[in-house]
Amino acid sequence: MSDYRKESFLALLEGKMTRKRGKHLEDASDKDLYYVISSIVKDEITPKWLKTQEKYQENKTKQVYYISMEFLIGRLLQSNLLNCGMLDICNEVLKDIGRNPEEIYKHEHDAALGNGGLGRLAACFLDSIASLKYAGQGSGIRYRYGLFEQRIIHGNQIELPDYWLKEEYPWETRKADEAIEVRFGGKINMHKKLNGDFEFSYEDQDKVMAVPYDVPVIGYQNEVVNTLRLWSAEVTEDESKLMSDPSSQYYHHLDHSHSIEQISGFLYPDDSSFEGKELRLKQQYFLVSATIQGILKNFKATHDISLAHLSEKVVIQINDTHPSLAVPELMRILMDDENFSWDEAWKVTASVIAYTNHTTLSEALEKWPTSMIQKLLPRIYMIINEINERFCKGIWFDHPDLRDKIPELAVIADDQIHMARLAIVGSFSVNGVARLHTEILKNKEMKYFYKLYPNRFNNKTNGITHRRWLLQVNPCLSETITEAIGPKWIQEPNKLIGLLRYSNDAPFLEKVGKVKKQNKETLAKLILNQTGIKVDESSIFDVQIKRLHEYKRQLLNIFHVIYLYNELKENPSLDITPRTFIFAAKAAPSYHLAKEVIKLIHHVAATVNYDKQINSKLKVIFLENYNVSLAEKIIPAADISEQISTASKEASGTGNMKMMMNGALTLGTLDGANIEIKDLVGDNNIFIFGLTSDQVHDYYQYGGYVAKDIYHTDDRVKRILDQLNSGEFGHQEIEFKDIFYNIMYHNDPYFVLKDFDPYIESHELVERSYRDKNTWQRMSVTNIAYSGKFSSDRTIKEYASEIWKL
Ligand code: GLG
Repeated sequence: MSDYRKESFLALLEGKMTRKRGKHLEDASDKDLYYVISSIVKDEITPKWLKTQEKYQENKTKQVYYISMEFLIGRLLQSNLLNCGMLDICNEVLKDIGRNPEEIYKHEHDAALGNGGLGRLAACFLDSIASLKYAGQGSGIRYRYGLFEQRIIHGNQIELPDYWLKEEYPWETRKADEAIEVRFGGKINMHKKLNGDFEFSYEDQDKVMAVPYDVPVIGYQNEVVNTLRLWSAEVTEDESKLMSDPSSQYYHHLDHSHSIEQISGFLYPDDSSFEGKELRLKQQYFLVSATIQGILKNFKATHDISLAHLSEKVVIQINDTHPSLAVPELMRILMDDENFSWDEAWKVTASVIAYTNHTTLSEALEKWPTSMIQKLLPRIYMIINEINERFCKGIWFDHPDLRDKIPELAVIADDQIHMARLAIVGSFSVNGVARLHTEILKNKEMKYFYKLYPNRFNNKTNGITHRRWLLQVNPCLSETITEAIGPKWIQEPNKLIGLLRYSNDAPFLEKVGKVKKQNKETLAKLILNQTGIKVDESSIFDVQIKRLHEYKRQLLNIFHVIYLYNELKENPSLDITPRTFIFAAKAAPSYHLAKEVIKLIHHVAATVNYDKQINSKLKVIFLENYNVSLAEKIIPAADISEQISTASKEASGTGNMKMMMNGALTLGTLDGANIEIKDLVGDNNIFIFGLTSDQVHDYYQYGGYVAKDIYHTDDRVKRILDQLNSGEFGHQEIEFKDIFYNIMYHNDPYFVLKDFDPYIESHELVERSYRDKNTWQRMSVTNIAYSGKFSSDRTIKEYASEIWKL
């Protein structure tokens, strides 16, 4: 590092510290430093931000708008420093003045505006779009409360509000002058025009201001700064005037303004499940209407061509069906405000919107009661109705072979609006997020739509930004990689494949092993701090971190732990490699069974961790409040990445990619992107077990699986289930009857018992492989080498060339 750059950074730091915080550097707290460094970064990038946007305007660049109800961005200071090329300098200067960078970065509150994979994917995509110099903007909601903070008390999950905006958020800029009015409810008037067409006007609507807060999205050392625009709901100016008028009914307005602000009040905490709450519908329309109006306004200001050419300059990607009201909203504006005919408006709409599906779980599919949409969004309802009528008529006349499938295809059926169907009908592209997932969409879940629109369906296997998930979170591994193959992999992650040449190079393997050991030591310290439990750093770190859901089968994992524990109790001198099982997971607040599993993990941990007889060999750790920042600590230290969903249920998974990239070996089912990982690394570098997606499908379809049979024939299984039922874990006070019943009397809907035996066998193979350090390191390096494919840069290039045509 040049001394000059360091000196000037230090000077900046000193100057800003006195001006902004009124302190000398030596008196500054970690928090002071956090704010001051953030402001240095913002100063550095602001001119680039303006320039990037001006360039898009001048060059009339085509833009992609990524609309998502979730952006799980986590902390930004470190990754922003990295992307603008200041991270090393900043770290060195801080160390020079005797400060610990980690302690400073910790002062940023995680922006948890998302639940899990879907929201984190959106954040990775923005990073890649900017780093690859594409013109793109994220559009989401500025929730005042992010995903709840999780506390565990006696094994029970307690949810606390996540008021992340308590203190100033340094990355956002409020753009009050770009606020947009969004309208709900009211009365619709129809007038017949001279030419016979109808004209619509609205009366008595409730008005809400959508005020944008812009967050910069910094490309990796490339001068590009894009925008993530987060909308906040506020009362309109008229309304606030009324409130300050002494003759008005102040309390009435106060109440009203509260209900408006509620729209961007909090993030719904459900991952992969749908709850038809009116407030959620309001949030969706609020986001969509503000975004689309903003897009059209910007289009008109930039281009001198008619809106009929919108698709030449704009493409809108909707992240799952949550923003699919974009279809009728764009129709509404084009027809009612811009005087387009239905056909003209439809042509534009269906060539601008593209839809990504993230799940086939039926409980996740959004279906809004027609009455709710009719009341809240009367004009939108009329448009959806007409979309549906025209669509059904089209099938009737043009696809007689599919006439009897109309009830399965109709956008409105059983008094419900099927949002996935609306999204498919109103878009030009429908993509799944991993190969298997897309095949399931095409051949099973959406097969009749696929028949109707074979060219609309395509696959875009997910990815993760290697800048955050390798370069930033695992600097020592990154350095080791660069020492071996040079730094080009940072720009072109596919170059990681060069590591294959080193997969038999003993000194290199040793170095990689050493880095993993250090990362495990660091995590062990965190575990000790958070839980008071000391784990064996040389044990296998076996990690399952993700939302808690039955289909993800944390239950199968803890059953394996119980099995090992039982074995050790029977034979304490059993020669097994010590293991540390690490869990972190939030459950949706109303998801009872998921919370029971969290409780079970804690009670098993309480038994196993303090049992002197087996003490040194097993540890079970549950780290509370899983979020992006915690993931960043755990992932570099993982040996085993547990990806054990019931086959066909996990659309892709992205934690699997993050851990692979950090040298963990996957223990998983043939589900989601695991399959693509396996295809790359080969059977010898991954541990695959269990039912295939087709087998699972056939059992659901034709029956033939009886969970009780396994209970009665497999002693290991019987013992575990009886232990749950008898209160053995939980001091006889707590029994896990609901879990027991779900398996025994609801026939184990996620095949935990069915996959138990192959899972145990797979774990035995893991254990044998781990004993041979050399083989293990070779496998690990092979995984890192092939992980380049899972950089979101690859994914975004595919979206850009095949869907967005940027
Ligand atoms: C979904 C799916 C995941 C997927 C993610 C991103 O369940 O399998 O990896 O989207 O596409 N709810 C999710 O997180």
